Amino acid sequence: MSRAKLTPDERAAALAGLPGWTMVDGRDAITKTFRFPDFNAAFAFMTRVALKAEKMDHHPEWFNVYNRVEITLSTHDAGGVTGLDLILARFAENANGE
Ligand code: H2B
Repeated sequence: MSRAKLTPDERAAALAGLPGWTMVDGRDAITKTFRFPDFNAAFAFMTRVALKAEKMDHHPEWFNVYNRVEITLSTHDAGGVTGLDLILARFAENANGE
């Protein structure tokens, strides 16, 4: 079930299919830093992810400076990485285009 915390094996398998995503030190969460040509492109990306997050009722922790967006995903209710984080991470990969 997508709301259940992933096992270490499931998490490792999922991360293998998400280039650039890594575990956060000392915490059950995944993270990636995206870089864009400029702020406009970064914010357009954030807008796409934000609309998806709101639809899912599953929200990223993120930090933006100009063309850089650092995203951290974890399911607070579950206290770790679940299938919901994978769905949002995969969406972010696909929204990272152009
Ligand atoms: N986002 C994330 N990343 N984890 C959650 O557990 C979570 C969320 N829970 N967004 C939702 C909202 C919850 O706090 C609200 C009250 O539905």
